Amino acid sequence: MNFLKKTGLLLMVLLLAVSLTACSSPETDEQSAEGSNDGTTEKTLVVGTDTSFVPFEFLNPETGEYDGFDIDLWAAIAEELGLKYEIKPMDFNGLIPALQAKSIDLALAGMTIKEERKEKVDFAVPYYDAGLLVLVREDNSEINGVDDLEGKIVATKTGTTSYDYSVTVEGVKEVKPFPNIDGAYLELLSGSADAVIFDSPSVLYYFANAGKGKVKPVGDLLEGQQYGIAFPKGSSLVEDVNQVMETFFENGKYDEIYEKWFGQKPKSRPAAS
Ligand code: ASN
Repeated sequence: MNFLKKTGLLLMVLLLAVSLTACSSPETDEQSAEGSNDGTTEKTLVVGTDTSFVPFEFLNPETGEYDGFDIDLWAAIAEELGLKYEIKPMDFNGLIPALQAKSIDLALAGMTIKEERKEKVDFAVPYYDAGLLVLVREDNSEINGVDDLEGKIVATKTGTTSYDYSVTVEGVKEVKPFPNIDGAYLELLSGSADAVIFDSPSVLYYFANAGKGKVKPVGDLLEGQQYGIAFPKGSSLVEDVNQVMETFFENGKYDEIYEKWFGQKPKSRPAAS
């Protein structure tokens, strides 16, 4: 259990476990259109989202609706701006091309703000601080962190910062990308991969829920990252969303949604990138 003490993971796990119980049903995917000033109200915006990135976006089995921190945050922003929208789940890897093709109006997917992505899309202000973690099977005593991955097979999600990171880890035998992170977790459980490298909130949530007793995170938090809502380049929505986010950071709305999903108020607002 030293790894827990070392990284303070236990606390995060508990908080994520609390977030599971916070899972509640959104009233609707659509908000009523009223009084926006940028002409976007007539249109029903298409919000591209990942199929499963718990607890940020996932299909709530109880309601059959998309739910999560990102979903709630966007619902509040859209309400403030009087925007109508519909949720369109898709593979994470398809989100940036869809933004570039303007077939979606924004992407809500715990998307890490990254220089090379900024060349293709515009991000609103950072809204969540995260990092990456290594996950192994519970009975593995050989891999205690990223330095023990020599000759090992790592599973992760296609097109993510974790994939980019995993292929740079020295000595890794193979990186297996999956369109959805659930596929990577199953690959680990079946023994066809030795480790998963992925975003810390997802890893800790899996460890505390579906993977309980079967997997464990090891080592330190890798790579500081920040999530942002992504828009097609030049979208006028970015400015409006940033203004609302400023209001939410100041008036407690951001803290309220954060606490609902992570069981405590954020220690600070994510630093501007
Ligand atoms: N945060 C990661 C990325 O943007 C992974 C994800 O699934 N959102 O690449």
